[in-house]
Amino acid sequence: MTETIAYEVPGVHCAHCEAAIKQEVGGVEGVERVEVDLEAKKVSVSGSALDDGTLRAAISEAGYDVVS
Ligand SMILES: [Cu+2]
Repeated sequence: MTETIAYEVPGVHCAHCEAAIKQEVGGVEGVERVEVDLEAKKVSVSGSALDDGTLRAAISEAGYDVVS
């Protein structure tokens, strides 16, 4: 079953940020799609059996703070 989790990531501001997050989060198990909204500063992750903690860690690993 596919689910989507959205995170607020204020540090994203350009295509480079977007690519870094997509690469890091895209490598997490179960992730099928990563969308980065540069205007809304939001990262939406879709996939199955997603682990919230692992996704947060992946965004941090890419170099960005998750505020919610
Ligand atoms: Cu950037």
